Amino acid sequence: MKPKAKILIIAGSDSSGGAGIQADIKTVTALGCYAMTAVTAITAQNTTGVKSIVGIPPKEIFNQIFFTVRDIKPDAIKIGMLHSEEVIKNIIKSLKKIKTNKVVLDPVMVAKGGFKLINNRAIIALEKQLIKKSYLLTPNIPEAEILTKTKINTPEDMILAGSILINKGASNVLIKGGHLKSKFVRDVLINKKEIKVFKNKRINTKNTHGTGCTLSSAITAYLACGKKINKACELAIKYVNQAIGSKINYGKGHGPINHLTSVSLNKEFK
Ligand code: PXL
Repeated sequence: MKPKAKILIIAGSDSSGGAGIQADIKTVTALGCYAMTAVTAITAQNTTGVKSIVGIPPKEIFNQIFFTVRDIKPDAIKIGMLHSEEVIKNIIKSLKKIKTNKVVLDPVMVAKGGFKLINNRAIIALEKQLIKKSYLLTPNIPEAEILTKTKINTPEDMILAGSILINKGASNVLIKGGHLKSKFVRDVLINKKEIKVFKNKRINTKNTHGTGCTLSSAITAYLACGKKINKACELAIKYVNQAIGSKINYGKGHGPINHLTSVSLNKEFK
Protein backbone atom coordinates (compact mmCIF):
# COMPACT_ATOMS: atom_id res chain seq x y z
CA MET A 1 0.00 0.00 0.00
CA LYS A 2 0.96 3.65 -0.35
CA PRO A 3 0.65 5.98 2.65
CA LYS A 4 -2.83 7.51 3.01
CA ALA A 5 -1.65 10.74 4.66
CA LYS A 6 1.42 12.50 6.07
CA ILE A 7 1.85 13.21 9.79
CA LEU A 8 4.38 15.37 11.63
CA ILE A 9 5.16 14.08 15.13
CA ILE A 10 6.75 16.44 17.67
CA ALA A 11 7.68 14.35 20.74
CA GLY A 12 10.33 12.85 22.99
CA SER A 13 12.25 9.64 22.37
CA ASP A 14 11.65 6.56 24.54
CA SER A 15 14.63 4.24 24.16
CA SER A 16 12.51 1.25 25.21
CA GLY A 17 10.32 1.75 22.15
CA GLY A 18 6.92 1.50 23.85
CA ALA A 19 6.01 5.17 24.35
CA GLY A 20 7.09 8.56 23.05
CA ILE A 21 8.06 9.16 19.46
CA GLN A 22 8.74 5.45 18.89
CA ALA A 23 5.13 4.60 19.75
CA ASP A 24 3.98 7.50 17.58
CA ILE A 25 5.95 6.40 14.51
CA LYS A 26 4.82 2.77 14.92
CA THR A 27 1.18 3.78 15.30
CA VAL A 28 1.15 6.17 12.36
CA THR A 29 2.88 3.54 10.20
CA ALA A 30 0.68 0.66 11.38
CA LEU A 31 -2.38 2.72 10.46
CA GLY A 32 -1.12 3.29 6.93
CA CYS A 33 0.34 6.80 7.13
CA TYR A 34 3.74 8.44 6.63
CA ALA A 35 5.53 9.68 9.78
CA MET A 36 7.88 12.68 9.98
CA THR A 37 9.46 13.72 13.27
CA ALA A 38 10.91 16.48 15.40
CA VAL A 39 12.56 15.01 18.52
CA THR A 40 12.14 17.23 21.60
CA ALA A 41 14.08 15.21 24.17
CA ILE A 42 15.86 11.90 24.60
CA THR A 43 15.01 9.63 27.49
CA ALA A 44 17.02 6.60 28.56
CA GLN A 45 14.48 4.17 29.95
CA ASN A 46 13.21 0.63 30.06
CA THR A 47 9.93 -0.90 31.20
CA THR A 48 10.93 -0.45 34.87
CA GLY A 49 11.52 3.32 34.72
CA VAL A 50 13.31 6.39 33.37
CA LYS A 51 17.10 6.67 33.97
CA SER A 52 17.74 10.11 32.46
CA ILE A 53 16.43 12.83 30.13
CA VAL A 54 18.32 15.19 27.84
CA GLY A 55 16.44 18.04 26.16
CA ILE A 56 17.16 18.94 22.55
CA PRO A 57 17.98 22.69 22.19
CA PRO A 58 14.72 24.54 21.30
CA LYS A 59 16.28 26.08 18.18
CA GLU A 60 17.11 22.56 16.90
CA ILE A 61 13.51 21.49 17.52
CA PHE A 62 12.32 24.48 15.50
CA ASN A 63 14.80 23.62 12.73
CA GLN A 64 13.63 20.00 12.54
CA ILE A 65 10.03 21.17 12.12
CA PHE A 66 10.65 24.10 9.81
CA PHE A 67 13.09 22.38 7.46
CA THR A 68 11.00 19.19 7.25
CA VAL A 69 7.62 20.79 6.55
CA ARG A 70 9.10 23.23 4.03
CA ASP A 71 9.62 20.19 1.83
CA ILE A 72 6.84 17.73 2.76
CA LYS A 73 3.55 19.23 3.96
CA PRO A 74 1.91 17.37 6.85
CA ASP A 75 -1.85 16.70 6.82
CA ALA A 76 -1.91 16.69 10.63
CA ILE A 77 0.41 17.18 13.58
CA LYS A 78 0.75 15.25 16.83
CA ILE A 79 2.50 16.95 19.76
CA GLY A 80 3.76 14.95 22.76
CA MET A 81 6.45 15.60 25.38
CA LEU A 82 7.49 19.29 25.65
CA HIS A 83 9.70 19.68 28.71
CA SER A 84 10.31 23.44 28.95
CA GLU A 85 8.69 26.83 28.35
CA GLU A 86 11.34 27.68 25.76
CA VAL A 87 10.47 24.54 23.78
CA ILE A 88 6.78 25.45 23.85
CA LYS A 89 7.53 28.98 22.58
CA ASN A 90 9.47 27.49 19.65
CA ILE A 91 6.67 25.04 18.87
CA ILE A 92 4.16 27.92 18.73
CA LYS A 93 6.49 29.84 16.42
CA SER A 94 6.84 26.82 14.14
CA LEU A 95 3.09 26.05 14.06
CA LYS A 96 2.58 29.50 12.51
CA LYS A 97 4.54 28.26 9.49
CA ILE A 98 2.33 25.21 8.87
CA LYS A 99 -1.04 25.34 7.16
CA THR A 100 -2.97 22.64 8.99
CA ASN A 101 -5.37 23.16 11.84
CA LYS A 102 -5.38 19.44 12.66
CA VAL A 103 -3.14 19.70 15.70
CA VAL A 104 -3.47 17.01 18.38
CA LEU A 105 -1.84 17.95 21.69
CA ASP A 106 -1.12 15.21 24.24
CA PRO A 107 -0.11 17.15 27.39
CA VAL A 108 2.48 14.60 28.55
CA MET A 109 3.55 15.21 32.16
CA VAL A 110 4.59 12.06 33.99
CA ALA A 111 5.98 8.69 32.80
CA LYS A 112 4.37 5.46 33.99
CA GLY A 113 6.83 4.97 36.88
CA GLY A 114 6.23 8.54 38.15
CA PHE A 115 9.19 10.34 36.51
CA LYS A 116 8.33 13.98 35.63
CA LEU A 117 8.70 14.74 31.91
CA ILE A 118 7.82 18.48 32.03
CA ASN A 119 8.76 21.33 34.38
CA ASN A 120 6.27 23.59 36.18
CA ARG A 121 6.80 26.69 34.01
CA ALA A 122 6.19 24.59 30.93
CA ILE A 123 2.87 23.37 32.37
CA ILE A 124 1.77 27.01 32.71
CA ALA A 125 2.93 27.86 29.15
CA LEU A 126 1.13 24.80 27.83
CA GLU A 127 -2.08 25.76 29.64
CA LYS A 128 -1.99 29.46 28.74
CA GLN A 129 -0.48 29.44 25.25
CA LEU A 130 -0.58 26.04 23.56
CA ILE A 131 -4.01 24.60 24.43
CA LYS A 132 -5.72 27.30 22.37
CA LYS A 133 -3.72 26.28 19.27
CA SER A 134 -4.91 22.66 19.48
CA TYR A 135 -7.77 21.06 17.58
CA LEU A 136 -7.79 18.21 20.10
CA LEU A 137 -6.32 18.00 23.60
CA THR A 138 -5.94 14.47 25.06
CA PRO A 139 -5.16 14.60 28.81
CA ASN A 140 -5.40 11.59 31.11
CA ILE A 141 -7.04 12.13 34.50
CA PRO A 142 -3.94 13.36 36.43
CA GLU A 143 -3.06 15.74 33.57
CA ALA A 144 -6.63 17.06 33.37
CA GLU A 145 -6.60 17.60 37.16
CA ILE A 146 -3.41 19.66 36.95
CA LEU A 147 -4.59 21.72 33.95
CA THR A 148 -8.03 22.48 35.47
CA LYS A 149 -7.10 22.53 39.20
CA THR A 150 -10.05 20.20 39.88
CA LYS A 151 -10.26 16.73 41.44
CA ILE A 152 -11.62 14.02 39.14
CA ASN A 153 -13.27 10.96 40.68
CA THR A 154 -16.27 10.34 38.40
CA PRO A 155 -17.28 10.63 34.73
CA GLU A 156 -19.23 13.78 35.73
CA ASP A 157 -16.00 15.31 37.06
CA MET A 158 -14.38 14.43 33.71
CA ILE A 159 -17.12 16.31 31.85
CA LEU A 160 -16.66 19.36 34.08
CA ALA A 161 -12.88 19.32 33.56
CA GLY A 162 -13.42 18.89 29.82
CA SER A 163 -15.62 21.97 29.65
CA ILE A 164 -13.02 23.99 31.57
CA LEU A 165 -10.41 22.94 28.99
CA ILE A 166 -12.73 23.89 26.12
CA ASN A 167 -13.00 27.33 27.72
CA LYS A 168 -9.19 27.52 27.69
CA GLY A 169 -9.42 27.36 23.90
CA ALA A 170 -9.08 23.75 22.68
CA SER A 171 -11.62 22.92 19.95
CA ASN A 172 -12.09 19.37 21.28
CA VAL A 173 -10.98 17.60 24.46
CA LEU A 174 -10.74 13.84 24.97
CA ILE A 175 -10.20 13.00 28.64
CA LYS A 176 -8.95 9.43 29.01
CA GLY A 177 -10.58 7.59 31.90
CA GLY A 178 -8.11 4.73 32.40
CA HIS A 179 -6.91 6.07 35.78
CA LEU A 180 -10.37 5.83 37.40
CA LYS A 181 -10.86 2.49 39.16
CA SER A 182 -13.79 0.82 37.42
CA LYS A 183 -14.68 -2.28 35.41
CA PHE A 184 -15.37 -0.14 32.35
CA VAL A 185 -13.06 2.58 31.02
CA ARG A 186 -14.89 5.72 29.96
CA ASP A 187 -13.14 8.21 27.68
CA VAL A 188 -15.01 11.48 27.36
CA LEU A 189 -14.96 13.63 24.20
CA ILE A 190 -16.21 17.20 24.60
CA ASN A 191 -16.57 20.16 22.29
CA LYS A 192 -18.86 23.20 22.23
CA LYS A 193 -21.67 21.17 20.62
CA GLU A 194 -21.65 17.75 22.27
CA ILE A 195 -20.41 15.29 24.85
CA LYS A 196 -19.64 11.72 23.77
CA VAL A 197 -18.62 8.92 26.14
CA PHE A 198 -16.69 5.94 24.76
CA LYS A 199 -17.23 2.99 27.10
CA ASN A 200 -15.05 -0.11 26.91
CA LYS A 201 -14.36 -3.09 29.16
CA ARG A 202 -11.10 -2.68 31.06
CA ILE A 203 -8.36 -5.11 30.01
CA ASN A 204 -6.46 -6.21 33.11
CA THR A 205 -2.73 -6.02 32.45
CA LYS A 206 0.29 -4.12 33.74
CA ASN A 207 1.53 -3.72 30.16
CA THR A 208 0.06 -0.34 29.25
CA HIS A 209 3.24 1.68 28.69
CA GLY A 210 2.67 4.10 25.81
CA THR A 211 -1.11 3.84 25.57
CA GLY A 212 -1.54 7.63 25.74
CA CYS A 213 1.04 8.33 23.03
CA THR A 214 -0.45 5.60 20.87
CA LEU A 215 -4.00 6.86 21.24
CA SER A 216 -3.19 10.46 20.35
CA SER A 217 -1.12 9.36 17.34
CA ALA A 218 -3.87 7.04 16.14
CA ILE A 219 -6.42 9.86 16.36
CA THR A 220 -4.01 12.14 14.45
CA ALA A 221 -3.65 9.52 11.70
CA TYR A 222 -7.41 9.13 11.34
CA LEU A 223 -7.94 12.91 11.28
CA ALA A 224 -5.22 13.24 8.64
CA CYS A 225 -7.11 10.66 6.56
CA GLY A 226 -10.23 12.82 6.70
CA LYS A 227 -12.24 11.14 9.47
CA LYS A 228 -14.41 13.38 11.65
CA ILE A 229 -13.40 13.81 15.29
CA ASN A 230 -15.96 11.33 16.75
CA LYS A 231 -15.05 8.58 14.29
CA ALA A 232 -11.31 9.27 14.64
CA CYS A 233 -11.56 8.84 18.44
CA GLU A 234 -13.74 5.73 18.16
CA LEU A 235 -11.37 3.98 15.72
CA ALA A 236 -8.25 5.04 17.65
CA ILE A 237 -9.66 3.73 20.96
CA LYS A 238 -10.45 0.44 19.22
CA TYR A 239 -6.86 0.23 17.90
CA VAL A 240 -5.37 0.88 21.36
CA ASN A 241 -7.67 -1.69 22.97
CA GLN A 242 -6.66 -4.34 20.47
CA ALA A 243 -2.99 -3.41 20.93
CA ILE A 244 -3.35 -3.78 24.73
CA GLY A 245 -5.31 -7.02 24.33
CA SER A 246 -2.72 -8.72 22.17
CA LYS A 247 -0.36 -8.93 25.20
CA ILE A 248 3.23 -9.27 23.96
CA ASN A 249 4.56 -9.15 27.53
CA TYR A 250 8.06 -7.69 26.99
CA GLY A 251 10.24 -6.51 29.91
CA LYS A 252 10.04 -6.81 33.68
CA GLY A 253 7.98 -3.68 34.38
CA HIS A 254 5.19 -1.87 32.53
CA GLY A 255 5.63 -3.43 29.09
CA PRO A 256 4.63 -2.07 25.69
CA ILE A 257 1.43 -2.73 23.75
CA ASN A 258 1.42 -4.40 20.33
CA HIS A 259 1.43 -1.70 17.66
CA LEU A 260 1.42 -4.34 14.92
CA THR A 261 -2.10 -5.43 15.79
CA SER A 262 -3.47 -3.75 12.64
CA VAL A 263 -0.81 -5.16 10.28
CA SER A 264 -0.57 -8.33 8.19
CA LEU A 265 2.42 -9.09 5.96
CA ASN A 266 2.08 -9.82 2.25
CA LYS A 267 2.91 -13.38 1.16
CA GLU A 268 6.18 -12.34 -0.52
CA PHE A 269 7.56 -10.99 2.76
CA LYS A 270 6.88 -14.14 4.76
O1 PXL B 1 3.69 8.14 27.89
C1 PXL B 1 4.18 9.40 27.98
C2 PXL B 1 5.54 9.55 27.42
C3 PXL B 1 5.74 10.44 26.41
N1 PXL B 1 6.95 10.67 25.87
C4 PXL B 1 8.02 10.00 26.30
C5 PXL B 1 7.90 9.07 27.30
C6 PXL B 1 6.62 8.83 27.90
C7 PXL B 1 6.49 7.85 28.96
O2 PXL B 1 7.37 7.17 29.36
O3 PXL B 1 8.97 8.41 27.71
C8 PXL B 1 9.35 10.26 25.68
